[in-house]
Amino acid sequence: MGILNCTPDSFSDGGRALEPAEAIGAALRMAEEGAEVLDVGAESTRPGSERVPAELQIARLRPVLQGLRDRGFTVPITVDTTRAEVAEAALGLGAMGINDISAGRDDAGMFGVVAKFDAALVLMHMQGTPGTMQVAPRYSDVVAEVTEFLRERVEAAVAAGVRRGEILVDAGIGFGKTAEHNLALLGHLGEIRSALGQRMLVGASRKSFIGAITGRKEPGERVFGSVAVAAWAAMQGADAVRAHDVGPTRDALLTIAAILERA
Ligand code: HH2
Repeated sequence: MGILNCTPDSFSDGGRALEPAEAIGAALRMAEEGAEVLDVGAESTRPGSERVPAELQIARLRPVLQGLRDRGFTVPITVDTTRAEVAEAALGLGAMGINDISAGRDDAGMFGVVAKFDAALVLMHMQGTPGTMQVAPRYSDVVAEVTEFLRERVEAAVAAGVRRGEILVDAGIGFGKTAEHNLALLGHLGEIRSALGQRMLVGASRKSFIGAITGRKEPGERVFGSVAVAAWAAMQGADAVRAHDVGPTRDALLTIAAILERA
């Protein structure tokens, strides 16, 4: 899943795709590099970020989604938003799914909109909100708590009419978690996936715990660490990984898939 941030302030690539023409160019490049899904967002959720009103998110997304449709872009698109109004506009413009980092808690209308379009839905775990989540993350058992949260959110989505088979779960690496919490979750991905029986997405690309491990301060320098996490996630059974660096990630995933097929 290639990441396309149509934002001025994303943590690793903010400002690079705010203009629709730049965003469309980046989408075409990621498709060429082998992205099988494109996750387009118009609101940064980096630690300390401010909320972006739904109308502004739609204004940023509309020309990009329309422009890609006009060019006959065939890679399925998910939209990274917690607002039902944005989801409704995006799905109406042809997006195939919604990536909701609040897992439907931010907007009571979200599950209904996803159900209406029979769309795919990513439900992610987050402790707190992007504004405050990294202040003091605390868990007594991070793996068990994240698993139970996701189980409850899957059932809530299904009860609201979302098809179970359209749901992916995501442990939410970096969302209200210390580096230790992230590593504990990554170490138990297979367990979480099988406990829930849902497809799983993992999003660790360029995140700060990789910088802490490798000493790479600039997010753009964290490619090898990010590819290592993607490879590990695939080996634990992850069904999708969110990646800024699509080409290197694709090569790693294809290689691992070839080995796993014969193992
Ligand atoms: N991470 C980010 C944003 N959305 N969605 C899911 N499901 N999982 C993630 O791990 C995830 C996500 C943060 O990365 P990025 O989009 O590059 O940054 P920003 O939020 O600053 O735009």
